[in-house]
Amino acid sequence: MTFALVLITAAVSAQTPSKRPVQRVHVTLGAEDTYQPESFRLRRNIRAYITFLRTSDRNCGEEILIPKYGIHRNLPVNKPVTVWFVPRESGSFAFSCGMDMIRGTIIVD
Ligand SMILES: [Cu+2]
Repeated sequence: MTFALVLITAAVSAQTPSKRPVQRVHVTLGAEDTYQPESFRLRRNIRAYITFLRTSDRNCGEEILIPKYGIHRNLPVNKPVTVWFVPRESGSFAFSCGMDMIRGTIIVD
């Protein structure tokens, strides 16, 4: 009985975040070694989902880093990778490839 109650509680709380507003951004990395868009704006305190799509292996973007939020993921070609975080502070910070050669900027209002 206790086990069943725990499962129900988990299901309810898992649904709660989907009712909150979220913001979504798609960033593409093609053969030309630039993120498109290279910079974008987010609103503070709203969960942000950022989907990266690397469409070519003719760049050095095998990894995507957003150091401020501790994000470090591999970016296989043609497989969208979505990361999320809640931007808590206004200002700007970087995202980049694993070698910090391809760079972009996130601006939080
Ligand atoms: Cu690189």
